[in-house]
Amino acid sequence: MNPRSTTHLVLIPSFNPGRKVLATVRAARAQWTPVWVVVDGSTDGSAEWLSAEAATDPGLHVLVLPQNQGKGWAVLHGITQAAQAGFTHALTMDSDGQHPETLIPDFMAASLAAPDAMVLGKPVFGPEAPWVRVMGRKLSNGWAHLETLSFGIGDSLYGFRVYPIAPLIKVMHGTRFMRRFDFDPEAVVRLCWAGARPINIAAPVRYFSPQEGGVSHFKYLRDNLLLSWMHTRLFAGFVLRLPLLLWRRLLK
Ligand SMILES: Nc1nc2c(ncn2[C@@H]2O[C@H](COP(=O)(O)OP(=O)(O)O)[C@@H](O)[C@H]2O)c(=O)[nH]1
Ligand SMILES: [Mg+2]
Repeated sequence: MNPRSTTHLVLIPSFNPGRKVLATVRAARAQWTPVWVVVDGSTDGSAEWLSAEAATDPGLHVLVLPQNQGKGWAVLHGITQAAQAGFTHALTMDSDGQHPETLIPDFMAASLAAPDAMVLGKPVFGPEAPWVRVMGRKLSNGWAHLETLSFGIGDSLYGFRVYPIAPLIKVMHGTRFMRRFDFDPEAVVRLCWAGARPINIAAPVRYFSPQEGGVSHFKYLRDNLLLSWMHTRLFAGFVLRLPLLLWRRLLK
């Protein structure tokens, strides 16, 4: 079994992932200790399955929120408790098997070598990836590059990343947004503004068909509107910070 880290944990926000969740958590546990899951008001039985698993696995910790509040809320809940327990960094990943668990040690090693940085997954898509999601990403990445004056973000949306916990909590306390699917892109842009350097590592993303147990809670209209509103306010934040960002570019 892998040694228990006292600084870096794997944090999995989870909402109704269905039957993929146990395999995902076990695969993460095979790579890292500890793994924490935040069950965010799920109604698919996953709180019970995971709590039973945690009863026999001391490396797994399950936090259960009674009501669904969104991915960003769940991450904030998890990192707040992790900080209280002395952790400094969290690798976030999805609960539905889409992310490459075998890369957890590489991402953690990159973070241990550069604790001030954030380590970002750069998605490598298979042929099964939906075209609209790949295109939507390009758009979001274009905005993120502009909002940070090309500070080096490889991908704005991929949720497989290692965050330094203290700066992320600070950034999240500074805004009432980034609590749902706007969490990943807003976190990366705001952390860049706060001076955290991105390190990008290529990592494959898997898309499963419904027959394979694939589920997505991304709703095209609702969440694209959420992301458009997010980039509108980030653009306003960018304009305000333009002198600072230009100054940084000159010094680079
Ligand atoms: N905590 C929490 N996690 C969520 C919520 N919605 C989605 N997630 C998690 O965020 C990850 C990505 O969500 P998913 O629905 O798979 O979206 P997609 O992969 O972008 O299609 C998965 O691990 C979900 O379980 C939510 O409301 N709360
Ligand atoms: Mg998913």
